[in-house]
Amino acid sequence: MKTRITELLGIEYPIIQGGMAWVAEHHLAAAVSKAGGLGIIGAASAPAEVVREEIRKAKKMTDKPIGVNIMLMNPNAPEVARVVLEEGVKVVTTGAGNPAKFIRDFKEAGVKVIPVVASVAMAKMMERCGVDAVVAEGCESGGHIGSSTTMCLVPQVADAVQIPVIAAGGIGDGRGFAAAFMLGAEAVQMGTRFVVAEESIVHKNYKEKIIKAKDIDSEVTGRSTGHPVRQIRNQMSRKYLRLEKEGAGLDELEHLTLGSLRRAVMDGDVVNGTLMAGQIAGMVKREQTCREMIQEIMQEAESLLGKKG
Ligand code: TUI
Repeated sequence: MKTRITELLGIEYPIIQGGMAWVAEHHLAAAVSKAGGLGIIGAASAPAEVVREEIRKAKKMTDKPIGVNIMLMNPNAPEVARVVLEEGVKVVTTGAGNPAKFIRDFKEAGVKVIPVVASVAMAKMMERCGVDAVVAEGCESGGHIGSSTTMCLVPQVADAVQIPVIAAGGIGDGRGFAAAFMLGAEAVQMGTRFVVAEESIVHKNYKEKIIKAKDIDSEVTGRSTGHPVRQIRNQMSRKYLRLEKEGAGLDELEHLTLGSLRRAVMDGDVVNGTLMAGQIAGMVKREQTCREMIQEIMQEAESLLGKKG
């Protein structure tokens, strides 16, 4: 299936893997790219030199394009941006902030820039800054979220900008893919489904929590602090919400969650770890290879969209 995004990125299928903190490392990114999508290394809060190593390891695993996500709340984002330029990465997505100050350097170096946005205003501003596309991410997503749903955000962003739009948030199968295209998207970004990929290094306990999750098993912490984060409900999320309700300060809440995503991803601590996942977790039922996931989604979507049988 050809869209402006497959052409822009030189990929076979318009499926992009989210740049998830701790999860989106070189094995997963390489597997998604090898399967014809766009794999992304999530820089998150990692030191820039760790990101450099991840890029090099991914490049050893595949010649296909691989992107890097720069998380803009990370104070080291400028160093990560420099590493991305030095390593010759061709695609950058950004999240959790405004990437305006980085765009000129990336564009001068021929890097495709695709910010994640959560509003029409941000999408328009990014288009004026000269970005190549935007990811419109609804609040069904896991992790740090905005306030609009995918169903409402994607068509409004698609109407507001000329550049191609990639839909994210609550998309996990061919039906979601087809629906996103009906809303005006030219690609989708998926996170939660890829967390349980065979190639994903995420601890089996975390994968099991996603596979067993039901439709209403996620909740959003941090609405009061301005850092809303969707995750699967557990002891950690309950404690966070209780403290939030009691009026705890930002310092106390940040202390509670310090290292909690790493504990979930690497140690499999599903009690005191933060299990970031989207609402689509209720539909993610098994571990598969990235290739199997992408093939299944494309077959279902093409049939629904009437491209094939
Ligand atoms: O960035 C994400 N999702 C994330 S980042 C992350 S790392 C983290 N770890 C622990 C606690 C908190 C975060 C986990 N998940 N998604 C992309 C995204 N970007 N969603 C929403 C936005 C966004 C929001 C506001 C983008 C731009 C924006 O603009 C505000 C501004 O600065 O004008």
